[in-house]
Amino acid sequence: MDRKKFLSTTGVLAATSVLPTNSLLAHHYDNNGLDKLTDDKGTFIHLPLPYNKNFLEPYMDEETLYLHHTFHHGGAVKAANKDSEMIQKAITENNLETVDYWTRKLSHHFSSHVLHTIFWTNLSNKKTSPQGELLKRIEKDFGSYDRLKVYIAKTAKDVDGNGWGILGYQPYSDKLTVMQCENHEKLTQWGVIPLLVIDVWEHAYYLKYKNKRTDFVDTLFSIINWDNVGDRLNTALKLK
Ligand code: MN3
Repeated sequence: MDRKKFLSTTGVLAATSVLPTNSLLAHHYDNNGLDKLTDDKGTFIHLPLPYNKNFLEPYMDEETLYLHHTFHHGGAVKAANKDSEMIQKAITENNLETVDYWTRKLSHHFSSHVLHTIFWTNLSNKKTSPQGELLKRIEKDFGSYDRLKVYIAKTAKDVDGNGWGILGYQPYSDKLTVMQCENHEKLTQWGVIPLLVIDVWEHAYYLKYKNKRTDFVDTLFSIINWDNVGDRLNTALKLK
């Protein structure tokens, strides 16, 4: 077997240069298509990035991606585990003095874990555009892909402080919806399943884009993996 064939069959190539396909992202999902956020015991886990840290260059620089994934996402995972332990301890010991604090923290850290996990898989170095059911739904709910783009970009750019622009599927109304999330957990609609998330916390862009958040958001549209967004919609529709 030559080296290239060996690398591709063992998946090593995936970690170097080849665009991750859905099958290569497979270990990021469990059997029903949900993101893998915990181990079998329910402890939150921090998976490696689904690609090399220079994969999104030059749109997203290697250093930002490394720091962002390792410390911001990784830190949230660690903190979410601690929050859960403290809540369990408070319940077990019937000492509820500070349980509201840990409950609030868990909401923040767990939401960060969810959104960051989705964010990494939402990105690619290949130009894609919405297809199939996703495109149909975008046209039905927003008029056109271009209108959605303008809407979600504006929503993400205008977040007060740190937060996210989010495209989600709302099963109650059977519609796609755009939300502007502050921090990781505020301004949600109950029930919405996030499909595309745009991180506009300063840690997501400041090294390269400085104070130009709008440039970062506009650039991000070059590396959105719409195939992944489409897969996420198909998974979400099964819940309807
Ligand atoms: Mn972030």
